[in-house]
Amino acid sequence: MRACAVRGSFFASLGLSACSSVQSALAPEGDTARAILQLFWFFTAVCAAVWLIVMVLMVVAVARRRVAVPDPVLEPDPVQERRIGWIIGGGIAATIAIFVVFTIASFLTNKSFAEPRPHGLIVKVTGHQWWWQVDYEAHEPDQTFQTANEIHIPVGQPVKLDFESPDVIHSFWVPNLAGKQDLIPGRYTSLTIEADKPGIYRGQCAEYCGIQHAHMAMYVVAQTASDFSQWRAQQLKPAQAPNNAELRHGQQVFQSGACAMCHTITGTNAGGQVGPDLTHFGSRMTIAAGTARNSLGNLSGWIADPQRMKPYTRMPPVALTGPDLLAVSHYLESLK
Ligand code: HEC
Ligand SMILES: [Cu+2]
Repeated sequence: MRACAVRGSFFASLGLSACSSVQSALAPEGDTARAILQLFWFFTAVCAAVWLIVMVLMVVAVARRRVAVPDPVLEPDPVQERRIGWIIGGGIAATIAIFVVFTIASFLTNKSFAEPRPHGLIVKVTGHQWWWQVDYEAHEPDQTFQTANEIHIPVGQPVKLDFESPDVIHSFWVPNLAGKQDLIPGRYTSLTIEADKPGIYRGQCAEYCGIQHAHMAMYVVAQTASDFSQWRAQQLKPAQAPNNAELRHGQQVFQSGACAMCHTITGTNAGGQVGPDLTHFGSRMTIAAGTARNSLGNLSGWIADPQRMKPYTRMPPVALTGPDLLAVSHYLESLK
């Protein structure tokens, strides 16, 4: 990814660590994020100018202080009174004018991306405490599939995200691509995102939703049209069948244990709906909504004791023997 956005370096020089373009609204990679950044710089510039003018006037006022001032109540100076009136009136008028301009500017920016845009793909995103369910929907049932915490999109195409939340309010925020959108129980909300170029854009739940709110990240993976359709074709397939004794044992452990009551692996008899779909778990980058990188070691650690890696997560520890734990971990990693 891009190392340091030009504007980011300005903040870095101030000692603020906005230098990185990862999960940064200062490094827009899509139209919506760009419009928001423009608005941000406009607001910042106007406010900075106001601040500067006030500071200059204050310094001038202090420097031009007169020692022998006539008492303004006992000896009012009509010329002075009128000047003060103009200055205060002008200040109030300027404040109101700036407010009006700001309101119009933010209204127009909001309107520019709130308008429905033609989109090819619709992805349903459901916020759970504390992970993201991602459903690729289609008219034909055999063209739908489910994944978690990772949304793949083709570049240069508006993609509509339809949001739902069965538990509490969450907020979907991938700052490089767009602004925030709340997911509200009982209400349908949506957001259209678009990425200019291939890349991995990190996002985060932006509305406090419980104790593991900070471990509720997601990644938008923008791909070229051909990479995307390849990924999609792979996700549409049922899970890879185990092809050696250990993987078969791992699948056995998964299906006969508690795992299958909460997780789905299509093509097997695991059909639980409580946790993330694991049909292609091995192809995902992270475990438990960005809490850890997806590696064999982290995965075994997660399955052995999810409450240690992510306290209060809705996945309970399941007692497994060492060989069973290793086998089920190998099996899940094989599900590319
Ligand atoms: C009571 C339901 C439940 C049971 C039983 C359960 N899980 Fe989970 N699992 C969950 C939930 C909920 C999550 C999401 C946790 C989070 O991210 O906070 C999860 C997450 C996971 C993940 C990470 C998925 C991802 O994409 O991030 C893996 C892998 C996993 N479980 C494997 C297992 C295995 C293996 C077993 C059996 C040993 C098991 N689970 C048993 C509910 C369950
Ligand atoms: Cu949250």
